[in-house]
Amino acid sequence: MRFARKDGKVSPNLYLALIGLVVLLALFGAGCPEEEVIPPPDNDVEPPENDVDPPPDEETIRVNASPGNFDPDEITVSVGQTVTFVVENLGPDNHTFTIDEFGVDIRLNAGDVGEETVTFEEAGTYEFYCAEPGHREAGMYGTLVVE
Ligand SMILES: [Cu+2]
Repeated sequence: MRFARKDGKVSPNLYLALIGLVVLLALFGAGCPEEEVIPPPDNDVEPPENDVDPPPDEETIRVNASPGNFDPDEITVSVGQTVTFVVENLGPDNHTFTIDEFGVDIRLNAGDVGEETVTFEEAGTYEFYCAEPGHREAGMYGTLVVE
């Protein structure tokens, strides 16, 4: 191996560079051979996020409407909770699922399923009911507790 300038002589600067390289190799290569970098084991890799479940403050509540009855007729939610009511009219009449204080008014023909989402910011006890004439009086109401 020859390192030559155009005049045929080896450059002194190249010699210095090679000597420096050899010294560095001696220090790092021969000095501590046991300190090779070993990749850490894979057992502290975090499991993948499970983003299938909805956040815990969101909930779907199913309600069945039938003549003279809501099922369930007592619903409890938490302050700050966002709830999607899914209401099914089991027929044969038209019904509504209405909560005046929260502007909920789901109107359902026989057999329909409707839904509405509400976030409950105020604690209290409220009534949900069917707004069809005479249905509330016939028992189509229930209690919503926000606590
Ligand atoms: Cu009704």
